[in-house]
Amino acid sequence: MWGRLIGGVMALGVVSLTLACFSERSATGPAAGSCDTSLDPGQFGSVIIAIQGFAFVPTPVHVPVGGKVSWVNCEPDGTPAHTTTADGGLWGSTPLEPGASFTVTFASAGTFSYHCEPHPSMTAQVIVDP
Ligand SMILES: [Cu+2]
Repeated sequence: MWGRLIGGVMALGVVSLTLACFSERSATGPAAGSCDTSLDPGQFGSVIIAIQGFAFVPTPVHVPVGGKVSWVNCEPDGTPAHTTTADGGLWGSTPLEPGASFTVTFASAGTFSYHCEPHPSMTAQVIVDP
């Protein structure tokens, strides 16, 4: 599945990366710390949003039309799973356990609000620039 973390660093063909300081990917948010995960770099979006401390960091993010956004659950093991779910239904992830990721490609411009299904207080926005 695109953008999905493959559990286990030893999985074939998967490169282990350290995603440090998400603010380097976006000028709009605070540093989110680091998140050790393993993923396929070719599947990953140009904008990365950390799910951390029951929040989406940073928000909002900007991406051009055709751009990809990836969410990575950076919560500690044992934290309840989160989702990234568009308010308008454009996308919706399955529950993402700590370490899991999800990627969406945005085909049209607009401001897209989203939330976490189990935690409605978790809200954020993706702004797709024309
Ligand atoms: Cu949540």
